[in-house]
Amino acid sequence: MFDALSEKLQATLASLRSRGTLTEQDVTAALREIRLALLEADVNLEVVKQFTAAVRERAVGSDIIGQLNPGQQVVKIVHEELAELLGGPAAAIEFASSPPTVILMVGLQGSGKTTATAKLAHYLQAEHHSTVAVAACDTQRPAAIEQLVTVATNAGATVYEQGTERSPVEIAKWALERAKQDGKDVLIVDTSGRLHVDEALMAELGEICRVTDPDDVLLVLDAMTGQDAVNVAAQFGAALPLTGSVLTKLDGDARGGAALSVRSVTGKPILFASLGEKRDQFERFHPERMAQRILGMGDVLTLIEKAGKEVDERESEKLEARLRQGEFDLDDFLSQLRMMRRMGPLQGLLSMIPGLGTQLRGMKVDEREIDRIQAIILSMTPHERRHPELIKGARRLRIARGSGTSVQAVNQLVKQFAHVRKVMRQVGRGRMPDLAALGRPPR
Ligand SMILES: Nc1nc2c(ncn2[C@@H]2O[C@H](COP(=O)(O)OP(=O)(O)O)[C@@H](O)[C@H]2O)c(=O)[nH]1
Ligand SMILES: [Mg+2]
Repeated sequence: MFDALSEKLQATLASLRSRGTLTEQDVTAALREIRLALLEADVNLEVVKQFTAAVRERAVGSDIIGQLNPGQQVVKIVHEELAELLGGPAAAIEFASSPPTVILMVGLQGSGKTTATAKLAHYLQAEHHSTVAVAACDTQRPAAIEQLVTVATNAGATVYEQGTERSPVEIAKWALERAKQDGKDVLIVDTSGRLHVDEALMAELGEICRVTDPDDVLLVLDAMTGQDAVNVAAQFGAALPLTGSVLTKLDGDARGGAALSVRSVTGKPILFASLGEKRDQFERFHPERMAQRILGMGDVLTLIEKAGKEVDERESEKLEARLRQGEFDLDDFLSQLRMMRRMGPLQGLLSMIPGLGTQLRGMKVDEREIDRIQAIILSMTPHERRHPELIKGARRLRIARGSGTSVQAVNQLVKQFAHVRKVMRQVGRGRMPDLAALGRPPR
């Protein structure tokens, strides 16, 4: 997702950067491209207007024109505004001062409420060590209750259900009492949806709100629905006291418009992103990082967070420190590759590495290629892995023979690695990587 948008924005920004100085016309032309790219990505027209106006205001007329590196400054502005559009600082669940914290999940049918309910239960248990119960308030179909029982039980949550005999409002009230009695930290209420927003649904949800007084009301939105998601968000927002949203199906080939519009339309933050049907394909939404990913800056932080779950905490802290100090070497690279393997969807993970995202776009990641990279690294001495710059001439030939590859392949790996390391150092020091340099071989 975001691929097309990302590609266009990156191309536009790269062309800005290649100029020595910037005129107002340059900025205007770039803004036109950015506007088109956003509209093609299904971002709401009003949101696009606000966004480009904000960028223009900061870029034109301010003192950046004619200064050193003006292109880079525009890139910085676009990045900051994009992060702002996506929600600024990452938001979190509001916990009640006296438990249970009640989280109400609302949204259209098929948006992913039940799936997200179980994932959120899993997340809160794992990350906050909360005891979680879920309430089965989708009484529209018996199958909906069975589905919740299955996924939530698998996720380790307690399910409070009373079949389809009683009304959702009664069940919600009863579940809240039980959660109190059972001393649960969190009660997540799964509700029913409809194909379209309708009054009966809103009345029912409003009533559930009244009897449970939720701490969080999360709108679950299917990112694949494009422009329509904006209308849905506006309608739910008008009828219910939303506190945030959960974007689902971000793994699909959605153009991303919903993600970019929803915060602006509801005025509430996106709390979580769901990237697949599996339980762990669910993460906190980080606007800053998402903006970086869209602009091709990769997402070292998310990668590290993910890696941290696979290896132990200390291991990941060590890795993070090494990244920050720019000490990342080929041994680290190798263990990263191995971790990624274990963590599944290779393409998704690789696209988080700065500079690799665009290079990989449209390419199918070949597991055999990873095997080749591993073979090459394994054929190096430990000293060479720590100092890849030593790999020249005879060493290169030896490694190529040892790994059954070619001198060119070794060469390419060393170059790519040097490039990735350079970008990682920049990110590690909290600086904006040189965007235009991404995807270009190092100087
Ligand atoms: N690919 C993908 N599918 C999802 C995601 N979240 C939910 N689904 C699927 O979408 C369908 C509807 O989800 P469900 O939770 O039942 O929606 P509900 O009607 O809102 O409760 C199910 O087949 C889910 O497996 C996601 O993030 N990615
Ligand atoms: Mg459901």
